[in-house]
Amino acid sequence: MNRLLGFLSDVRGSVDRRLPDLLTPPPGAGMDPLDALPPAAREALLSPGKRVRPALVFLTGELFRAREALLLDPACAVEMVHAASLVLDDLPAMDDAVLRRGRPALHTVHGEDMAILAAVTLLTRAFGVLSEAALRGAPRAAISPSLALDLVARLADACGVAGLSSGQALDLRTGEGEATFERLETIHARKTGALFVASAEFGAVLGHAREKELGAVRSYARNIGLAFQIVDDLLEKKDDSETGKSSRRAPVPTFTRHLGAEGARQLVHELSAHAVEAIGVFGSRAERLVEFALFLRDRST
Ligand code: GRG
Repeated sequence: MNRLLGFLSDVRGSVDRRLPDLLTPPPGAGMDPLDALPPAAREALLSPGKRVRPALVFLTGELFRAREALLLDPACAVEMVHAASLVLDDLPAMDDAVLRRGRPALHTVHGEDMAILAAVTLLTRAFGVLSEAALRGAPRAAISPSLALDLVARLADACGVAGLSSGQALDLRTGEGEATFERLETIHARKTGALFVASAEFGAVLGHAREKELGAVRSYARNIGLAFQIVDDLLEKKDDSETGKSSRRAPVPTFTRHLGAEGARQLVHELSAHAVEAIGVFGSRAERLVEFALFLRDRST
């Protein structure tokens, strides 16, 4: 487990060092003191997160021996989409949260207008970063144009009508009494699982995994993504300070509400076991992915 923690800390360090560079405005832009957008976008992206999704890019990249230099910018792109989703999720029209990562939610500091624009900026920048990885990457960090397009398509899918946006829409419109097990599964698979799947696919695709191998990786990511969301709900229920998020929206459709805390914990264990099973085909090569699944299952923050 110590080796996994070291790995996660290395990924977090690399991502945290790279993200500010990727958000630097082009010369001349963002210099107007009235332009409140750059600081809002930076704050949304650079506030301390766990960087779990970038870690997944590196983990599956390692499994398929992708060149590490190729993984960093795609991992940062995924984190940009995640950061955008958190900003939108916290808005009064959505979860109406005033705390995020233990800090005031972005809209409470910069206003709803700047929060929306910051989210749009981060979301579009993610796709810019992927394109630039093919267009302008240093020779060792350049991704082929076809591979970059593949990543763009996968990330776009994760954002859209079968991904984050749709998951959030269903979440917002699911009233009390409508939150069946199947409905909750769909919501969370889209809202949270889709970005886990894209992250896992990124590392695999950059390591030239075959279609069958991609299927196994996808199944792993779907299961840990769902488990991750349920643990998030369990932690949030326990105490606002555990996740650093506070939602004023109620009732939120969650597995914890549907199954009770014990049932939800049981489901987390089952999903984690399915995840581990899915990557069994890779044998000891996938040891770190197994550890990661258990680490996320047992996390307390
Ligand atoms: C950005 C395309 C796009 C759509 C937005 C608002 C929305 C649609 C979706 C909400 C998605 C969402 C916030 C899901 C919750 C996922 C989750 C468990 C977040 C917490 O993730 P952590 O624990 O957070 O990784 P940190 O702070 O560590 O980064």
